[in-house]
Amino acid sequence: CPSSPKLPSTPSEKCGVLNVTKITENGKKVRKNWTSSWTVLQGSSLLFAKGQGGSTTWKFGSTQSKPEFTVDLRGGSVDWASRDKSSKKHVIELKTRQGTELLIQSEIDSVINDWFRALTETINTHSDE
Ligand code: I3S
Repeated sequence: CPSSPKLPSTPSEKCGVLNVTKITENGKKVRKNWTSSWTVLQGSSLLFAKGQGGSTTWKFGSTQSKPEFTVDLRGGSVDWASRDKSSKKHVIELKTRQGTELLIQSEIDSVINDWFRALTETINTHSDE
């Protein structure tokens, strides 16, 4: 993560600010509610903490809030969201085995592409568990 720039980042350790909304929870459709979240990929879990909508929350270290929401990526799937899921650009659709669907978005091309790669690798790495 950003606090240790000297360490090579591994596929299972990634963080950043993303726009996130749930669209389905336990198989039931829920209303979209896009929020800017500090997002951490840790092992096979993806953690979200509601941020104050920018980079200032994490830059200064220890004041990170507790994860507000965690998803287990094992047995899940990740794909680019189709046009009918969102009018936004660069949207990833993440489905968990538990029947939760999330949309994850960033305005920044390279950022969302890195997340797509990291999430795909994580799901593939942990697919046998
Ligand atoms: O899939 P939808 O219903 O077009 O999603 C939009 C709505 O959630 C909207 O909020 P309201 O519930 O107040 O209508 C959001 O502001 C939009 O961002 C959602 O669409 P996008 O295409 O941005 O995901």
